[in-house]
Amino acid sequence: EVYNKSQFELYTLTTWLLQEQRKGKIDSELATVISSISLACKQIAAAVGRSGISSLTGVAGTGENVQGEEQKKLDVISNDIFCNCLRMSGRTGVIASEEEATPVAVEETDSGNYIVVFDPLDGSSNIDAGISVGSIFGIYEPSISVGSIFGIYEPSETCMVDGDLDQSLEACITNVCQPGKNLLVAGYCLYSSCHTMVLTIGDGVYGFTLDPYVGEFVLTHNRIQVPEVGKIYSFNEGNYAMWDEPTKKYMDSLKDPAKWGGKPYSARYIGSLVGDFHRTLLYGGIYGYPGDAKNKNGKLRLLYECAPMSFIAEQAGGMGSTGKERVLDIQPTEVHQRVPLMIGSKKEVEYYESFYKN
Ligand code: AHM
Ligand code: MG
Repeated sequence: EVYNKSQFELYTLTTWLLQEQRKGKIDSELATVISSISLACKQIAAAVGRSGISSLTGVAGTGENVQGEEQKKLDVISNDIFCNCLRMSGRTGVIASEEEATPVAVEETDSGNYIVVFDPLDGSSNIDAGISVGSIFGIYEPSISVGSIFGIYEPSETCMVDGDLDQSLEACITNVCQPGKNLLVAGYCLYSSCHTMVLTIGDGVYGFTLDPYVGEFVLTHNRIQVPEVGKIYSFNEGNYAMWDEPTKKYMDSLKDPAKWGGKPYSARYIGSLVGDFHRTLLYGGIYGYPGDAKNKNGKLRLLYECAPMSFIAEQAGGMGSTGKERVLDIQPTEVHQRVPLMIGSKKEVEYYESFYKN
């Protein structure tokens, strides 16, 4: 044989979506939204990869976003890319982004009206050093009828219900503020030494790696399962002095296994949730961003960071918890609400929770 035929059989994200559609797991509208997100991720991967060369590093000069954080050029670009791809899918009704103050309605949708929440470029403080970053997203079905949404997409504009701005904004917020357990789809794309899209449609977790030569995401991780235990913990220990007693005791115990009768751990912390979570998913262990004296609910946002990641963790047999409750059960009251996040291997997250129970 001159070559192995199977070498040229690519099982792409598109093939996978079509197959899931044939199985009745998703409809074509939802598949279209996921495809448009994958296109956004490819564009962001390209922008991130060339950022140093095409002077896309550094701050945008737009001032602070609604989180009070300075926007990087790539934050703004990634948000525009995401918004454009979703708008062009014609299947998205309302979007909520880390980079937008309020949810935004998308110009007349053909059908579908899905709600998409996303953080277009998470961990962007790492970007100028060429360290891993990622995009995180979640898709919901609209919870209430928004009537005629006809807000023309403009990043600062809100959606319109019968020309009434207040009513429209309220409809957008109600649609977006859903508990994570309502998520239909969650995923992220890690931009790193290779670019990996990890996805769940509520039936297991799949990973697709971008083949740069053919420009397609190819199925590389079939039904990912997070190991039940792991020996890596991933916390920003610079915040130790501000943590509460249960969290401090927990951390002390990880570091002094002999005293507590446990096993030795390794510390790994990139400061990029997508990278830290992806490693946790594949190798096992725990990623944690607890609340502290300065930020009662930690740093991470419920809607477009903690809920999608927790959905993925659970679908892979792991857990996502605040330490006291399941993340997917929390009913958001605000779009940019923060919650503590402990996520990863089931036994490791339960171990953290045990310090609150005792
Ligand atoms: P961002 O959305 O502004 O990028 O912030 C989220 C990031 C996460 O990726 C990461 O896990 C966390 O912030 C790191 O925070 P810290 O620098 O406080 O450790
Ligand atoms: Mg973020």
